[in-house]
Amino acid sequence: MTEAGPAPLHVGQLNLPAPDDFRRAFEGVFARRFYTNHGPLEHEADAALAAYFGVRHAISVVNGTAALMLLLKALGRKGEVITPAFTFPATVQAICWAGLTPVFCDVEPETHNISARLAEPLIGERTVAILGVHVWGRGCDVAPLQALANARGIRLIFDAAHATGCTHMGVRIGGFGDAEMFSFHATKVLNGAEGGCIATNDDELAALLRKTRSFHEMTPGPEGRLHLNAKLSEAQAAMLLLGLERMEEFVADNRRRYETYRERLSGLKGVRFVDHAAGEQSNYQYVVAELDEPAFGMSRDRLLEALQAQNVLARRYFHPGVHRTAPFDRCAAVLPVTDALCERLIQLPTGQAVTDDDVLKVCDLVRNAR
Ligand code: T4K
Repeated sequence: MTEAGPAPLHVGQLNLPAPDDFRRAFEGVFARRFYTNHGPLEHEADAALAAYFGVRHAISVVNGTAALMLLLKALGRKGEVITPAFTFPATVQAICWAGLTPVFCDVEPETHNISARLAEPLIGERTVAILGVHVWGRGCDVAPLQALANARGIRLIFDAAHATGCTHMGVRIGGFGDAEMFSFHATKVLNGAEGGCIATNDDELAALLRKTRSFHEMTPGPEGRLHLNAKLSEAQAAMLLLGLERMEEFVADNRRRYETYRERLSGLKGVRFVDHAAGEQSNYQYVVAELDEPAFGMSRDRLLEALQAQNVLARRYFHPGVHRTAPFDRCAAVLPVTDALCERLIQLPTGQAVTDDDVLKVCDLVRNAR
């Protein structure tokens, strides 16, 4: 940031490979003249992601939304899916694209995640699955959710778009439930210039998803299933593989920025940073603060405006809750914790494009905003 015209500071990670590595990887793509349709880099990405997530199968696709659509469709059932409204709209839209009906669950105030306690009363005859979201990379309380799903004969899947590289119960997120979906959008810690994947230990589900992610293995006749062109291109796979090599560095840098924010703003009344789960590894992809308006002396939205006026493009994920957006606002869901979080949370810039100096300047802006 300079006084003469600060470059915008984004919340999204925007992590890039080193230019020389990038050039070399792309020279290979051009030399092979194999740009898409399940090329060698896509295969390499599937193997590298499966190893990274510690699962038998990773099925890479064009983005996280397509991954969720394919996964939900592959469950092969009709009915309702219990999911939070405190999420990016893609989670809920994917349910609808798969021909299923979302049922909104509130979230726990401490974790911002759904729980078995909150999901259980929503299970009915039409429930086919619970779709949890590991918000901010913090794992949902998986064990009770799994016990609930087993007891009620429903599937359990996770939207792990925020959780690449995070652990839960000391295990890297990826192998929980029937399957987990990841996003490699440019704003995520692992940037595939778009991209996503489904991680699973279920051989049958994986085989089906490998077929339905493209039109290359269509089965003719009445057994045929719906397919999608959701292939990961070779260019995307090249980016992804380079990012995967640098995950430790990206996470360490994110952690340093997060700790600087916390330290610099500690003691500021009305601002509380959202903690990561104790004893777990986080990717620190989002720096999230909760604002208490009376104590801080300014509303979250006024602070957002003040920062944005200085080209600090802080965000208010997730606002509004999905249950308050069309066409879902016709449902009668009562979600007091979701509503409160939507009004109080703010995300501050981080990622490789944000320098340590930028973080200090953002902290000064927050301190002096009122
Ligand atoms: N589930 C959850 C829980 C998710 O959070 C998401 C996505 C999904 C599912 C779906 O996964 P994908 O289908 O996206 O793989 C952003 C991201 O687009 C989205 O991926 C992410 N979550 C969501 C939380 O944030 P927007 O619309 O709020 O922001 P966007 O994409 O405009 O980017 C933010 C800013 O970053 C922009 O104002 C400009 C800057 N930017 C962005 C890109 C991509 C750049 O300067 N350069 C860039 O290349 O959704």
